[in-house]
Amino acid sequence: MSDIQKAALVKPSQRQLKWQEMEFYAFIHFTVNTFTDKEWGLGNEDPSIFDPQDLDTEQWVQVCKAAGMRGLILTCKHHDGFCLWPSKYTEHSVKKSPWKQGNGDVVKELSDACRRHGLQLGIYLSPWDRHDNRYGTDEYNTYFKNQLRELLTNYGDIFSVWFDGACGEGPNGKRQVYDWDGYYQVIRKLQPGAVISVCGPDVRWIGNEAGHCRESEWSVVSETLLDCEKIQEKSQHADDAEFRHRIRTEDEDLGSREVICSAGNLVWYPAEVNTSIRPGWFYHANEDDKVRSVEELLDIYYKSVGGNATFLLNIPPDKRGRIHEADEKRLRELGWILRSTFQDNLALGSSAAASESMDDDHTAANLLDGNPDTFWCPRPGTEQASIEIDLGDEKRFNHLVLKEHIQSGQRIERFKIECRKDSGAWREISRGTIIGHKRILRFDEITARSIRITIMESRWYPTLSSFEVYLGPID
Ligand code: FUL
Repeated sequence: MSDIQKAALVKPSQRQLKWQEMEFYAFIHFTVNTFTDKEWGLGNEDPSIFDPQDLDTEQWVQVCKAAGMRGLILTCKHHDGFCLWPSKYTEHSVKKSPWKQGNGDVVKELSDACRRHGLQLGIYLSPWDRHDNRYGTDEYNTYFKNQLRELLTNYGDIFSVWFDGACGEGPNGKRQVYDWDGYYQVIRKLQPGAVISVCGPDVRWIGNEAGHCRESEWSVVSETLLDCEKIQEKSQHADDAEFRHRIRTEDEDLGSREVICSAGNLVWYPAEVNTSIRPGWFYHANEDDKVRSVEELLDIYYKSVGGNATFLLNIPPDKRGRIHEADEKRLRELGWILRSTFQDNLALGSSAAASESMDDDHTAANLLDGNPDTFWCPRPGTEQASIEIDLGDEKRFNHLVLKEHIQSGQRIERFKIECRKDSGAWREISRGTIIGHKRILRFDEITARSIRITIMESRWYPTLSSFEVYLGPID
């Protein structure tokens, strides 16, 4: 078997497939920092400062849902060590705060609100802890695993456990040797459906916090990228505003033929883009006028969700415990645009013909049946192919959505799209590299009856499970 065939056969796990369907979800950064106006707490904050007067997780969830998100990941404990749930294993938590007279539980409130609205819940638990005195000893690993057990047992299904790469000194000046394997075992046992993100084997950090996605975001990459030490080295940048906006391009190519052929073992390690709607991860009143514009958010959405990655957008609640009006407005507008764009697939019920199909179960009609499990493919070994879609009539559109059948692997390397009116000449309107879970193409509105996709390069043989056509709102 050739190296390329091997790469074409690397497949996602069930939990990675389920996670990929989440596409767009929120990060909620909330802790004592919200009240001290800091990005990284020192660990010596008095729990009495945590007192959100109007904490409303119902509002968080409603805003996220209106934006088109499918879940939320909460910072249950950030680097300052303060816990948003009443952990049995520490006193440094909501138990000691005036909020709800010490009887509150933010994780519980959020998990209940998520269930009510059909959204998924994820947890961020910072391994780095600047408060706990056990940090730097074996006991800390036991403490951390106990906290994981609490969070993974008492709050229903969890879709993601998000471990960031920060590993600094604890309150006693010591550093911790993290028991990653032990943490993973607890997660796999208690929540086998949850992905472990960033410092974990299931979801790859895109490599920057600015919202930048590679043009070719391959899910099949070298196994060496799973190394937590290296992830830590790259992501550990204190309270650094410059870092949050830096786009690092040194690793622009992680998945091309050239790179993977000399990369040894390959794994399915799909990418997630994480960035904040504001300059900081936590809420700061002086950033109320720095909320990203809808155009910027849409741009990141199209490049991430529409570029074979997922989009984890941070929305920090304010001191009241609410998503600020400015952020809410943007998110509602964004959701409206996404819903209006993708409500009516103009290709449903059209006809499609391929240059070649493997057999009767894999014809081009499978692209148009709305079923993600059926797919088209040519015979094994055919790397180039084309498919023509006949919309029946001339139609106006400005978006295309293409999906590979990633259950079979990721294979398409280069393609182009052409259109024509009735029987006129073909005109190229777009071209691209990878497709993967989803590629969204945006272009100026055109009118055409037929659309042709030509796959110019692929690994072993390509698959496609969906071809959708949309007319989004015109500005
Ligand atoms: C980083 C942390 O240091 C930041 O505060 C933030 O939580 C970000 C998502 O991850 O590693």
